[in-house]
Order: sequence, then structure tokens, then C-alpha cells
Amino acid sequence: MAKKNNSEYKRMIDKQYEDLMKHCQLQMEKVEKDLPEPREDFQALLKERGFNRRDFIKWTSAMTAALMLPPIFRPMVAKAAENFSRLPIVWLHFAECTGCSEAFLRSSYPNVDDILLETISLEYHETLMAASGYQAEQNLEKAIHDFAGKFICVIEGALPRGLNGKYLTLGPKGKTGIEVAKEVTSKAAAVVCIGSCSAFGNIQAAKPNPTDSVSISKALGISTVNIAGCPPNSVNFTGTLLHYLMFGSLPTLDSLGRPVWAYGKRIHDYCERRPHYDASEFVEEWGDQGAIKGWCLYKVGCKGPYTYANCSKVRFNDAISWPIMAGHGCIGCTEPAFWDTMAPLEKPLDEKTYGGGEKTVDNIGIALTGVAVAGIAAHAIASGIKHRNNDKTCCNNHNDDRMNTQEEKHD
Ligand code: FSX
Ligand code: SF4
Ligand code: F3S
Repeated sequence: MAKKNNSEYKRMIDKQYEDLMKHCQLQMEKVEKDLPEPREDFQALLKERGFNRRDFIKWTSAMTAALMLPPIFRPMVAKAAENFSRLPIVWLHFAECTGCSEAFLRSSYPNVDDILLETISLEYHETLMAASGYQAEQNLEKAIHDFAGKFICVIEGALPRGLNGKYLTLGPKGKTGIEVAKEVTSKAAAVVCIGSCSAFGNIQAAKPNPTDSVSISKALGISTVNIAGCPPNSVNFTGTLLHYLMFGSLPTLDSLGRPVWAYGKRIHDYCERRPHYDASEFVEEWGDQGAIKGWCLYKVGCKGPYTYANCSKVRFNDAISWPIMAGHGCIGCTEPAFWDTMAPLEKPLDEKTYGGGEKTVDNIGIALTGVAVAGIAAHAIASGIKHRNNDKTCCNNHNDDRMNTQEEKHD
């Protein structure tokens, strides 16, 4: 009987993937028909940069797995990558440090994702384009007119609402950031916020927030895809755009607008130092024997238990390293209001406020993190193991305070 149920279940799953594959094939045909010719020959560019076919196949396998798709989708990921430069992008900058663009463009050892980003069809990007003043403004108007309803609006930076938006003005006509953002996003096919500034307000919105800076979503009252992080991982951006090309829709998002495939799990759950946490082996101060042995950084302020992101799995700079591997705790940069709620950054959060003892990590996690749908599941699994011993369920402690975004806390 169980055997029969299993084979029925397998048939059902196979059928779902078959349907998804058909949808993907039709969508890729539509992309090739509706969008401009590729701006770059991706395969030729890869070859020019010293990547061979094997490297590309390796990359497609990793990206397919990261997007939570079965291996049969690898050829479609490859096709989407070849069509990546068809997708028109208008890239806006508001209140931020431009570290997001820098992180994407200044890789010392470019990987396939970096080369993919090089092919991107940037119709407008204030920091990269040669044009300035009236000419730049004309470029923007032309791009949003020519590609109305087809381009992706990518935004870095928060929007200051103080002084009627005049803390941030742009271009020769002195338009406010809010005016420019409204005009461009109203014509875009989708709005993708790069970095925690556009996604949540971030450092500009940290207390006391004198310019009344808020996220794009809050300033304009629109939904955005939030590629959180300060700066975010380029893989999470390229993966989201590849998904859009493959399926004609945005990936599933959590309650904070972050793609679940990239932000569905806690840093703590996949951290290489986790066995040391479980064995109560902690770095007590910088440079001690624990630090030399690579023990857990919780006591020197690691906020990995309250942070949802895939840094430990995809790492940075061609997967060379990531903050915890480099020896510093996670500061929670993918979470709303982390400058305020995760402080002090090099000390654990106050145990008295969140309940002491072994359960502290989970209690704070529930109270402070953006409770992603998949994140809850991950958390429940992680907590369930502990609570079997504690005879309590984590659900008694659920507190969705962090569902209120950073800006709501300041209102
Ligand atoms: Fe913010 Fe990005 Fe941090 Fe900086 O543009 S997410 S301050 S790395 O640059 O927006
Ligand atoms: Fe890793 Fe930080 Fe969790 Fe320790 S507290 S296991 S360093 S994520
Ligand atoms: Fe940010 Fe923590 Fe990853 S600080 S980069 S979310 S490890």
C-alpha cells in the first residue's frame, strides 16, 4: 500500500515538473520573440575570460540547485543565461554608499555570475554611464519609453521623505528621488531592490533617522523584490533574474519580499562553526585559543541565529569565503533595522530582554528575525530538537514583532 502511494506521489511530482518544463520552454520562446537580440554573446565572452564548457556546466548545476530546481532544468538555466542580456534594466541610485554596485562589479576573481552581470543590458545606470546632466535624463526617458512594461527597475538606496523629499535631488531639473522613483517604477515590469537600503531603509533609516528615510516599498506603496544584504550576494540577484527569464514571473517571496530560495534558511543552520555552538565551544575574546581553533562566534556577537540568508552556502567572491569563515560574526545585514536591533554588533544580544539560558538564541530569533515562511519551518526544525529536551514548544513564544519593517518601528 505504502509502495503504491509512493509511486503515485512520484508520478504526481514528475507530472508537475513536466508541466513546469513546458511552461519554461514556452516562456523562453516568448523571451526570444519579444525582447531585443542579446547584447552580448555570453558563450564567447566566457571563452574570452578563460572559462571552458566544463566551468559553465558546473555553474549551471550549482545555479539550478540554488534555485531549488531538479537537474533536468540545467539546460534551461543555461539558455536563460545566454538570453540574460536581452532583459532591459534601468538601475537607479538613491541614499546609499554604492557598495552594492561595487560588490557586483569589482570582483578580483570574476566568476560566471560576474561575467553574466557584465552582459546585462543596462539602459541607465548613474554611476556607470558616460552621460550626465540633460543627456542622462534623456537616456532615462528614452529607456522607460522604449521598454515600457518590459524593463526591470533595479534600485539601490533608500528614499528620504524629510523636507518633502528634498534631502535627495537628482539631475539638472532637481527632481526628488521620490519623483524619479515613482515615474520609473510605474512603467517597469518589476522592481528589484538591491541591498538592504532600498529593501528596508538600512543605515539611512537607523535611529534617529533625521531624513525620514524609508524603503522603496514604504515610500511608494508598492511591492518590491528585496535582494537584502549590505552588500547582497550577486548570486541572489542573478538567480532572481534568471528565474524571471525562465518562468516569466518572480520567485516566491517571504513576508519581507526576499526570494525564499535565497533567504529561506538561517545562517546558523548551515554554519560550519555550528558543531562548536552545539558543543558550547565559544570564542570568548578576539585572538584567544577558541578564535585560533575556529570555534563559534556567538559570544563575540554573531547574529547568525537571527539572520535569514544563504551566505554560508553560496559564500562570496567565487565561493572563496564569507564573514564567519573570515573570523567575524554575522552582523545580520539581511534583516530589517539590523543597525538598531542587532547592536551591539560585537556582543550577544541582551539575554534578560529575550529570556536567558539555552533557549535564548531561539527566543531572540523568533522575536527579531523577519519570519520567512520557509524560515519558520527551518526554525521549527532547529527548535524542535532543543524543545524535545525542554518539554516546551517554540510556538508558545512566537512573537512576530519583526514582521513590522524597520520604517514602521520609526513611525
Ligand atoms: Fe546600502 Fe548599497 Fe549597504 Fe552600501 O547601494 S546595502 S549601504 S553596501 O551600497 O545600498
Ligand atoms: Fe555560526 Fe554564528 Fe551560529 Fe556560531 S552563532 S554557529 S558562528 S552562525
Ligand atoms: Fe550579512 Fe551575515 Fe551574510 S553579515 S553577508 S548576512 S553572514
